[in-house]
Amino acid sequence: MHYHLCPFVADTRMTESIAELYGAHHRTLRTRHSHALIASGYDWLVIYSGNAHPQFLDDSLCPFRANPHFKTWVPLPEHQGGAIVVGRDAEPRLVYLQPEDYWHSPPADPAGYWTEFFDLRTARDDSQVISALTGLTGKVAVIADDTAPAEIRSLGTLNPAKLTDLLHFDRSTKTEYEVECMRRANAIAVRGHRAAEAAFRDGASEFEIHMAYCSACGQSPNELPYDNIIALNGHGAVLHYHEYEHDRQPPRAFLIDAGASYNGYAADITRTYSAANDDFAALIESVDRAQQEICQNAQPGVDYVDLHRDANTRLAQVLVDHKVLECNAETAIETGLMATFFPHGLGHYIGAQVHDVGGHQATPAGDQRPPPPEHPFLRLTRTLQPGTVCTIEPGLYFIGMLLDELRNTDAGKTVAWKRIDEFVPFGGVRVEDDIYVTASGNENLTRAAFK
Ligand SMILES: [Mn+2]
Repeated sequence: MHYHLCPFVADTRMTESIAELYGAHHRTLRTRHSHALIASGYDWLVIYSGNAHPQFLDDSLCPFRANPHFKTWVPLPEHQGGAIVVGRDAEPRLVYLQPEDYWHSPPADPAGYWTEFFDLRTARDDSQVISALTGLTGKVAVIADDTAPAEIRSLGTLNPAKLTDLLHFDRSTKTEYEVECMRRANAIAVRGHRAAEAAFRDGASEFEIHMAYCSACGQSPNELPYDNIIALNGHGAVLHYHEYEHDRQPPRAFLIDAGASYNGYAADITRTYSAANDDFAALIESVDRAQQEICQNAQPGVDYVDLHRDANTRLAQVLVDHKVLECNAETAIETGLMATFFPHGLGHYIGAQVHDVGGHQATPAGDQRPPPPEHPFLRLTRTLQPGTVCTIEPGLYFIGMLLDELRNTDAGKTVAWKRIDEFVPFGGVRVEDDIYVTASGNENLTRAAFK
C-alpha cells in the first residue's frame, strides 16, 4: 500500500480576494488597538513575534508558533525575532528580522498585499531589532513571551492585563478577513480528512493515516495548528490521543481530530467513522444528527453554557436510544452520569489560536465567568455574538477509567453494562465543526468545505 503525495491546489471557489479583505481588517485592528491603548493609559505597544525554544542541552529548536497578537497583524505565522509597534495614531511599524545567515535560510523579503500598510524596517540581527524599537516617547507596553531579549521585555510594562484584556475581548469578534482565512483553513483540512478516511478504509496504520493527511493538506505537522489526533479502534476513547502507532490493525473505528492553517488562522475538525455498517455506525449517525441540531442553535444571543447543557441532554437521549442507558435522559442528567460519557466541553473559540483567548471573559475589563461546577471543562461561557467563531464538538466515549468509577455507584445501576462491553472496542465518537455566528444566524465553515 502506498499513499501518494497530493499537492495542494488552490480551490477555485475561493474567489474572494484576501488582499481586499486585509485592508479593512488592518483598519479594524488599528481602531481596536488605538482604543485599547487610550483606555489602558499607554502610548505605544510593542508586539514581539517570539523565537523557537531551544531543546534542553541541545542546539536544536522546538516547533515554533508566533505570538498570536503578532500574526493577527501580519500573515507571518513563522516569523521569528520581529516586532510590530502600534501607537495611538501612527502607522504601525513592522521590524522585520532578516538575518544574514548561512546556517539557516533567512526569511524572504517582505512582499504582498499587506506590506503597504506598515512602516517597514528591516533588521539584520537582534541588536538592530532592539534599536528599531527604542526611543518611543511616553508609556510603552510590551506583549512578548520569555523568548524575547531582555532589552525588549524591559522596553515598558510587560503584558499588562488591562491592555491585553481589552485586546482579547475584541478578538472574539472576527473580521471578514479572519473568517475568510478560516474558510480557507477548513477547505485545506477537508482535503486531509478525505485522504485520511480513504487510508483508514484501506487498513492503513495511524502513522500512515497521519502522513496521508499531511500530504493531502500540503502542510507539515509543524504547520498544522495542533497535533493531529489519529485514533484507531479503542484509541478513540483517549481524548487527546497523540501516538501514531506504526502497526496496522484490522480497521474497526476511526476518530480523527485534525485541522489546518491559513495565514496563521486555524481550522479544527473532528470526524468519526465505522468500518462496517454496524451499531457503532448507527451511534455515529445519531451523534452527527445531534451535532447538526446543536450547530443550528448556535445563534447570536445564545448563551454557550445553555448550548452545552442542551448538548448534554441530547447526548443522554442518544445513549438511551442506543440502549446504553436503561433510564431516561433527565435521570441521566440528574445523577451526573453524563460526566462519564461526555467528559469535556461542547467547544471553544477559534481563530489565531486553535483554542482562542477570552472564552471565559465576561467583560472587556477582564471579569471572568467560570464554567458551572458540574461542567468544569467548558472553555467557552459567553453569549454568542455576530462575528464569533466557535467549535461545536459533542462526543460520546467508552473510557475504561471513567466506566470503572461508575460501575459500582447507584447511577451505574441504570447502565447496560453488556452494551458498554460491545462499544468499548470502538473507543468513542466525536463530531466537530467550526461555526461562524452572523447577525442573522450562522455559517458552518466546515460543512460548507465538505460539500
Ligand atoms: Mn476543538
